[in-house]
Amino acid sequence: PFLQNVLSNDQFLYGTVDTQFIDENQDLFNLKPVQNRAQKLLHYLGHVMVNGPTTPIPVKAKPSSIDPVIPPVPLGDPPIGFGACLLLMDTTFRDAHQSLLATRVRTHDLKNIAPYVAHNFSNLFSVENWGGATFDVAMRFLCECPWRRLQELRALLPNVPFQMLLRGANAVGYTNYPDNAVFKFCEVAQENGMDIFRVFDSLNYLPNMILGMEAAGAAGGVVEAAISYTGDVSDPMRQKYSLQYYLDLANELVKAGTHILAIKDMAGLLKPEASRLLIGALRDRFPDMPIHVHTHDTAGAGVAAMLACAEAGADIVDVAVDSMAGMTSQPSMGAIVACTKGTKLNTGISLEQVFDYSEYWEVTRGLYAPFDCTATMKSGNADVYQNEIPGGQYTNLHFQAHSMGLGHKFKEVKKAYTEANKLLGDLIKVTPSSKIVGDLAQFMVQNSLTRAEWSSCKATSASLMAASPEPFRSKVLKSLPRVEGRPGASLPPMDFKALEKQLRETHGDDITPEDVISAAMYPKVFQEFKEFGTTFGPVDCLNTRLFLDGPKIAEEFEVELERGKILHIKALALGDLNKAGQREVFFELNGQLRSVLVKDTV
Ligand code: 3PY
Ligand code: ZN
Repeated sequence: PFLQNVLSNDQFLYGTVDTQFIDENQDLFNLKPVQNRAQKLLHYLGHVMVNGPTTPIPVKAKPSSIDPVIPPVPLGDPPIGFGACLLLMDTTFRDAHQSLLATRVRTHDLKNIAPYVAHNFSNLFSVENWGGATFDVAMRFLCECPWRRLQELRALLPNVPFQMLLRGANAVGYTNYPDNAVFKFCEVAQENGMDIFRVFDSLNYLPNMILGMEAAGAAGGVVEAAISYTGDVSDPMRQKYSLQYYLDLANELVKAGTHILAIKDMAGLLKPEASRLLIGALRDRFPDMPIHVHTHDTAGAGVAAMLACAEAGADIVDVAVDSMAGMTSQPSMGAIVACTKGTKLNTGISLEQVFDYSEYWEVTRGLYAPFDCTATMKSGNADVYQNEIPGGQYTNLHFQAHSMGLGHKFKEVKKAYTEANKLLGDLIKVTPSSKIVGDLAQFMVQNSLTRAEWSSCKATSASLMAASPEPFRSKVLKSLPRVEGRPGASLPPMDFKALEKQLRETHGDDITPEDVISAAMYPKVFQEFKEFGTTFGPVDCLNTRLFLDGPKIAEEFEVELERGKILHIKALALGDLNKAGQREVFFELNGQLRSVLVKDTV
């Protein structure tokens, strides 16, 4: 064990050993061998080589073998501030990959391009890089810490505001939290570099929105209250979500003190004519309020709609870089930049730089081929105006239908979604209400039920029912427990001190205040994430191809554990299966032979 401790000591591995080595490393005498980061990573790589990826892969495709070229950046500080007429928020770091690549983009690939964004896109209003589904997916599937992503990006991209998506009283979760948890979450997010909090509620339920706005505001963040848009304000037959509905809601949010008013068109339903009506009316009513519009390009009308919004008085619109835009993602940055160039809506962004930025993402996207919706989805579809499925969910449902061998029935799933929505009273559909409509739609397809037949079924989600229309709500809930008012208000406050103590007992003393929030939001996911790290080390240091696919035999590569600490690794061989069902995987690590034993589970 002593020799093993020496061989796996970081200082020994980097060759920085001097006469003080033994004195300074008394833990070498700890004869219970300590597994170090390098050894853990070899364990991870060996595991992937033997058993395949640790993250579920929906599509039978390999990461592309072409490495992205990172465009060069000049030395010195990036420029400060924006000075354009139409401001853009770039969603490439969050919603675009949530919609196209199942939220799988890793911090590694975001960090590579962040300095380029800092130097060339200082005219952006903001970069949306956090929140929504990225928080849990980071831990759940990418085995990396979402907070570290924020910290690292902040350091590399200091000059453009960061924006996140906060699900109102659900923070970045899918459930209700006690109010103090939402406040604490925002406080720590702001301390870690978050600037602008887009706050929404899946049913536009004002008390939940106001709670999120208060939490973001109390943390010192910029509050952007977002009204989730559904229906069609340009269609006189769609009365439930009329122009007046949106104006009234906007009025409440302005009264509640929002700094920015956003329209969150999560399904891409805002047609150009509706954009003119809605944004025109909001602009008239609130002449001094910054207005920000978000959409998805599912039907293909996103650019037209965002241009109409800008002409009607919106200050900021959302785009994704071209190679990460279109279909269920946001409209194309390049298209908006080109279409407004030389007009009064100039974005102040150079098209040439958009091309380089897009090139980086085009090649990087290839690394995520196993998650790319284009494996099965070949185009957007204007049927979204009927089914109103949010962008990310549209992609997910498509995947799910294909993976269950129901690809040819996707049209049916979408039709059932329309039916399920009607059955539930024509809801606003966005996380998490959209999930309930989607689950019901799939249930209806799998069981070949029509809306009328399903109405007689009893089971449905009790949490959604709290906000469903009467008499449907009472009929379904019957004697089930119900919460009146905002659920977080009646939950007992979260005891963060006790949680921290418990986490330290379980995981040791390197628990950070950020870890405590992760555990508060996602107790089980956090637990598994920590356990994974204990076994496999800092896998976020691996490039994406290695992370997903492991190295090829004889492949040599470097892994930077931290600045200046570089491991030189060569994959040497895979051993035969032994009696215990294991294989020995051989590596060269900084010139020394190493091996790990991996259970073959394939
Ligand atoms: C999320 O909640 O993650 C969304 O992107 C909603 O549109
Ligand atoms: Zn969105």
